[in-house]
Order: sequence, then structure tokens, then C-alpha cells
Amino acid sequence: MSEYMKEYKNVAEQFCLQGEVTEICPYGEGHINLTLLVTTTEKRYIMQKMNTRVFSDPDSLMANIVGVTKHLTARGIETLNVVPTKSGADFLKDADCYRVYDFIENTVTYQSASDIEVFKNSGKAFGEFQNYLAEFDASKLTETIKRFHDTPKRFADFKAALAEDKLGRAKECQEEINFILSHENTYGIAMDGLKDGSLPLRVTHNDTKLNNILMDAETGAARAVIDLDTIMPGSMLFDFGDSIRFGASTAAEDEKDLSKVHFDINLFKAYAEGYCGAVKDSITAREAELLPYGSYLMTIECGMRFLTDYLAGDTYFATKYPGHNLVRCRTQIRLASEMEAQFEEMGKIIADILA
Ligand code: ADP
Ligand code: GN1
Ligand code: MG
Repeated sequence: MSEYMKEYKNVAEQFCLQGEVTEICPYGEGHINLTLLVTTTEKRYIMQKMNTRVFSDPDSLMANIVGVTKHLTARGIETLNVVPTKSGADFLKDADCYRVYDFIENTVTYQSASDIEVFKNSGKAFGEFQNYLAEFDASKLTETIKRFHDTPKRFADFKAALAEDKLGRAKECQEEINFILSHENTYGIAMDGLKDGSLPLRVTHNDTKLNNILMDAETGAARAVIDLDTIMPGSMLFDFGDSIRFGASTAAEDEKDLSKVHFDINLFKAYAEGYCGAVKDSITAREAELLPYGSYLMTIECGMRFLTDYLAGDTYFATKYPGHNLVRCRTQIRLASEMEAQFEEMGKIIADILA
């Protein structure tokens, strides 16, 4: 019996599973929840120890997920299926909180967009997901992490961590710190637009990286958008931008060799074709104009979040080795600076697609 099995079998058995549990092992590459693959004599499940440090109100979080998944299921759209506990609850609430989903079989998640068609398909799926959410009553949603993509707020958090420099790490990353500090005047455009109404507030996914969508293992078509923890009001720029941040790169988010890390305009174009094709009836002219900026913003925001966590002692994102967050920050800075240099070209691509 594996170590994981011993530790988590009792937890798994508190859910309405079909069959007897035969194996439990860690699964996937998420940075927030502890994800476990549970195999029984009948089928497979995903069990997650929910990160209650990041999501402090698990009841509201699960109510959001149940609400959104019911909305999608009623429309015949494949989505996560929440498996209840034996006492009929949507999750197990104890010292730790756990939830279980059916494992969506015959799908894969990609850690990078090695296939341009797959990336285009993911753009179409996230665009369609945006459309489905537009029909969802936003008043039924709780904001699970306040000011999640409020970049000026993220910048203030970064400056606080830098001022504290709790572990004396700032001296190891002066170049990265200076990059983040020197771009302060670029951080406010999306939040300003939401505040003055020039950008519409929508219900968005907010964490649209490529490994948060399951693709059909045989056809490469998108099957289901997952990781629904951060669905809340936001801007279309966040969803488009975060996908570009992660997927339109020639390397992994944590590639150490920066010479391999580039923003790939062809991947940008492929994603934009998929996404814009799906949202063409609802996207406003201002949103379309700011999609290149949104890509840059989500990238530099993520870079500053990784750097903040590095300075604060790696307490937010799961890390596999010391310095992992700094490595991630460096790839984001590299990508953001390459995007900055290509705003015009990106803008032309979007305009052509929507023409
Ligand atoms: P995190 O919030 O930590 O990113 P996710 O909910 O994204 O956690 O899950 C982590 C990974 O687990 C996903 O990237 C995906 O590979 C896999 N996964 C999650 N849910 C399912 C599911 N229902 N079926 C198949 N794979 C899943
Ligand atoms: C986290 O949960 P996951 O691994 O899909 C993070 C995102 C970051 C991303 C960087 C709730 O996403 O905001 O962009 O890591 N999620 C949360 O890879 O903070
Ligand atoms: Mg995830």
C-alpha cells in the first residue's frame, strides 16, 4: 500500500464512490490544491485537498462550483461532476477540506502548447465558456479571492513583501525587482477601464492556463474547462491574457534556460482565432483593442506574484525546489518584455480576425 493510499483512503471512503479504493496517488501540475487520483475497482476520481489558506471560504467556493456546473450540465456542456459525501454534502469539511470529482476519462492536459491546433481549440473553448458564463446570474457568485486580478493591488503586495524582505532574498533578484518597479505606470489600465465602465464587467474564469482545460486524447478537441475555483466577476482581458501568458510561450512556465523562452506570435494568432471567433458577437471594440495589453498585463502580474511569493518565503504557490518561484518569475518577465515589443503586430492580428 502506497504512503498516499494509507493517508487518504479513509478520506476517500467518506465520499459516494463506486467500487473499492485500490490506489491513490498525486496527480497533475496544479500550483494551488493537492490533487490526487483515486482508483477504485469500478472507476477513477479526482480528489482534492482544497487550499483553504488561499480560499478561505470553502462553503461559498463550492456553492459557486455547484451552481456553475449545474448551469453547464443543464445546457449539455461537459463539465466537472461533484461527487457528494456519504452524508450528502458537496465537500468534506473537517480540519482539512476535501472534494471529489469524477475523473474525466480519455482526456489530457498540456503543460505547454506543443500543438498549435490544440492551442487554437483551447481558445475556442475558453471563448465559448465565456459565452456560457454570460448567461449565468452573477449575483449568485461569491468573489472567492478578492481583487484577484487587480494588478495595482498585486503591485502594492509586491512592494510590501520587498520592504519586509523577510528572508533577505531581495539581493538575489535585483534585476527582476527593478523590472517590476519600472513598469508601475502600465499596471492600472484594466482596473481603470472596469471602474469607469469603458470595459464591461463580466463573469470570467480568471485562471485560463492550458492545464486548466481537458482536451480529448484522440482528437485534440477541447472537452471540459476545469479549475473553476476562481470564477467571479472580471474582465475578458484576464481570461484571454492568462491563456496567452501560459500557452503562447515556447517553453514551460518554469524553464530555467531563458534562451528557450520566447513569446510566439504564431501561437498568439492561433489562440486569438479560436477565442475571438467564439466571442465575436459580444466583444466590445475597447476589449478587442486591449487584448494585446491584457496578455502583457496577465504575464507581468503573474511574474510579480511569483516574485512576491519568493520574497515572502514561498507560502502561496506549490514549489518543487528552492528558487522555483524566482525561476517562474524570470520566464514571465522575459515573455512580458517580448510582448511589449510586439503590441502593434498583436493588435493587427486581432483587428484582422475581427474584421
Ligand atoms: P489547481 O487548482 O491546483 O491547479 P486543478 O483543479 O487545476 O488544481 O487540478 C490539477 C490538475 O488535475 C489539472 O491540471 C488536471 O490535469 C487534473 N484534473 C483536475 N480535475 C480533473 C478531472 N475531473 N478529470 C481529469 N483530470 C483532472
Ligand atoms: C495558479 O491553480 P493553478 O495552478 O491552475 C494560480 C493562478 C496563476 C497560476 C500560475 C488561485 O493556478 O492565478 O496564474 O497558478 N491560481 C490561484 O501558473 O492563485
Ligand atoms: Mg489548475
